[in-house]
Amino acid sequence: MANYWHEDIECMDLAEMKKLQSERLVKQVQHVYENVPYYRAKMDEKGVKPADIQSVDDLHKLPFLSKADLREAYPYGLLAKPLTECVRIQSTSGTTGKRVVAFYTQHDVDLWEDCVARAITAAGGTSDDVCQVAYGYGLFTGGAGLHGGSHKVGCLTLPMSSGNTERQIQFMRDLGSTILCCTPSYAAYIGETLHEMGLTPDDISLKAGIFGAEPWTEEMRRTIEKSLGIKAYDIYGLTETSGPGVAFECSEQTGMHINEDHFIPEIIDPETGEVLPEGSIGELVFTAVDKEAFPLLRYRTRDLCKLTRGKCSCGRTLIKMCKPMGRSDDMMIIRGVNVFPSQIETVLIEQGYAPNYLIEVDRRNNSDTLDISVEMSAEQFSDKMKDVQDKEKALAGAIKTMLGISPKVHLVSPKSITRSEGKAVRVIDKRKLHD
Ligand code: DLL
Repeated sequence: MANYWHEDIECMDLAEMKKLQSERLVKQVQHVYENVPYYRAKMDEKGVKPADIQSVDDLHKLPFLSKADLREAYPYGLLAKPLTECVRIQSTSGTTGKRVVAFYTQHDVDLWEDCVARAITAAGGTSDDVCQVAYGYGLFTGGAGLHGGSHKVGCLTLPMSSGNTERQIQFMRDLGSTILCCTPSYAAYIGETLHEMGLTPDDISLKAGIFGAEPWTEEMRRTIEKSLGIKAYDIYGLTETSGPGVAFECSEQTGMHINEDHFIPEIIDPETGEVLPEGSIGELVFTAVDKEAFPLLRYRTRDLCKLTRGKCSCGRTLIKMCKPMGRSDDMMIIRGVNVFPSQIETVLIEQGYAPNYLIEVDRRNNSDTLDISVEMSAEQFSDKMKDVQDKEKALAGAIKTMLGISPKVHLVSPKSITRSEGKAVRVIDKRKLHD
């Protein structure tokens, strides 16, 4: 049995880590300034020269990079290596606007796969495991990222891609998959299908799942763990930073360790751009210090998050990020109240519903409306109108207690909400259509 444990890096002491980050950052800033006119112009505009960046303590002097910059520079404007030295392109799953296109040299692919291999190792993966990759393959980084990491660890890799759920379960059984990698919403769907096929966790050999690419709650984690009989680990990343593996959960499951030898995190106030002290909630910003083709300096992710550094029972010293609370642009302002879909998901699961729901926000007569359709299980289903109305009222009350505003809850029949095989679409904000 072989594993992929980078103890020298993952347990490095803070002073040494800062030294490593600083050395890499100084080189990266030089590389970017010399090779990317777009960055050079941004730095010149802010009056910052590479010589001003001597260590991580100078990071705050650099200008931010945002999604708008990526769009403006699309497709080649941020490329820092000749295309002839690039070996891969991946892209975001976004369906609106221009996609983000990321480029990789062989060094960048290796770095990315190393990060994912660390994540699989932290979830208990070794060369003895059979790793079923049910993230989408293609331009999306989920399939390619977990696939590459699984190879690095030496797992027997099953490149299923997403979809065809009964076949996923059949392969899982026939080939004895021990690790499942997919989005949490797809994991919940696989768990549901397993039970519908008359099977239980005892009929499969899964022990762990590595789930990410979308926000998911602790309640959702427990639902998945129970239905598949596994321990479910979170993994985070974005196309711009390579893909999955920027951060990953260990056995302690109290946040995700950031691979900070490659990605330096900061938390900023999304309104003012001011760097916030450790432990504050704000927008997560990453600087990729040793990516070659598509380096990012102070990239604003729009994910709202918190960083904490402390002792972890796994021995890793890498800083931790909490589960992202959603993107700043996922937050809905309904009748003046900030609402995250995850808050609604928490209440639904606590109240005994499965995580199959759809949130619709609209504006009628100048007032915001919040409608939540929630699916009943076969056991919860009733054809007595009064029963259903009582349940709707109880659920609306529990959601009001959480959010402070009253939703209209619609309990809908089993199987009427479309299941997700990738990133789930849980919110439709129709107000945007009127604007
Ligand atoms: O979703 C990369 C990925 C693939 C991560 C597989 C994990 C597993 P994008 O499509 O570019 O890349 O979307 C990135 O997804 O900014 C977050 O808003 C969200 N996200 C990713 N991981 C998590 C997570 C991939 N664990 C965007 N929890 C990010 C919450 C996540 N949100």
